[in-house]
Amino acid sequence: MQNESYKLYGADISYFTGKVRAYLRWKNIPFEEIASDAGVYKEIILPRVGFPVIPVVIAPDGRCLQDSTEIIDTLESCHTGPSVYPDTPRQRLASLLLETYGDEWLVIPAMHYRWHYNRDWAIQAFGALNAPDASAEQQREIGARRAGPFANAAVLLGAEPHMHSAIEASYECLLADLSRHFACHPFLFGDRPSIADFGLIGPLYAHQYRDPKSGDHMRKTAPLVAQWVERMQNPIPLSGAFLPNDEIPQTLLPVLRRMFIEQLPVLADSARHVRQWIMEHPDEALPRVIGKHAFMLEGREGQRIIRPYSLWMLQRARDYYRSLDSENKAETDAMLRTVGGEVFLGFEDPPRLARAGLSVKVAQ
Ligand SMILES: N[C@@H](CCC(=O)N[C@@H](CS)C(=O)NCC(=O)O)C(=O)O
Repeated sequence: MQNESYKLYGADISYFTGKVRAYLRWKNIPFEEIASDAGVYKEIILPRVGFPVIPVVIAPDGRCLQDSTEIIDTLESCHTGPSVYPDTPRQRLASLLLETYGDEWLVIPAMHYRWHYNRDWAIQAFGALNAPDASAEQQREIGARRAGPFANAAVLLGAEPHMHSAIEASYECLLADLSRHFACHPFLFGDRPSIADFGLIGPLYAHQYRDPKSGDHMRKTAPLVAQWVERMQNPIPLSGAFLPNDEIPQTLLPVLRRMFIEQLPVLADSARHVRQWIMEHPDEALPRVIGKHAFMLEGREGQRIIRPYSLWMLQRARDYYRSLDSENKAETDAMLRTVGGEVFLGFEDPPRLARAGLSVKVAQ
């Protein structure tokens, strides 16, 4: 007999599990969440996915879905009811861009605050997830081993010591901008959460709300953002509408502007590196990381790894933009220009990319 409920293999401490969980709740899709301890990785995730990752969703028909974006897109295509994708051009493009911002850029403050302010707590939590029945001491040992790559990732993604103050300044401004927005609107585009809200909830739930020191800081300095996190956790399923007339709220413009200032130049330079890498390695698969490049944040220069996967996320927004007719393009262009979106307008795309495991490959 078929089990009617989806299974979400994830964790409370996981960025992308928070994104998928919030989506499943809003979409009113019945699911059971299973904490991914060592046994789950060994018996479910590795045999079905081939590499260790969460979240993973197993559908009632046995289909295995991995990658939060593909999970949401697959479920959107087979569950009727209101969509998390606005269907008007400016809102749709802005929501795809902000999903990329949440998924691929806000990972910098998320990892920085977790590993530089909540480290001991996070190590214990990694251990407790992996070996729920072990002693606290064993959990700390296991946690320290399991958390190693994630803790290193904070620095690789750009959180070197001399960048900490810039990361914090940028995050504080984002919280202030979002606070002004949530004083006027319950979600980013009105009364209904969009794919952009689900993108932002990744970093802003597990790391910035739930990690103890980060959560205290958010509740104290940005209570309206904390309340949005709570709305995203306990939504009224399938409720609400996006703003009429394809309106982009004025209060969302600073958030888009921040994305264009901080992330777009990095994506443009990543595209340049990917094109170059493919030219120099014509017969090789793109690795998950292709070296490092410089980036700027709040006037400071740092170094970070170049991840081709981020360009696959941007490609979704680029595809949508290219699909627009000239009238709609003119409308979106005007919106983009008011928030410094020139880099997006003149973006030089890499070759077409397809997802491949935790990275991407050149599409055939
Ligand atoms: N882009 C993927 C990434 C999934 C992901 O990075 N998951 C983290 C935990 S939140 C993980 O398991 N990472 C393993 C790794 O990076 O090797 C998604 O949207 O689901």
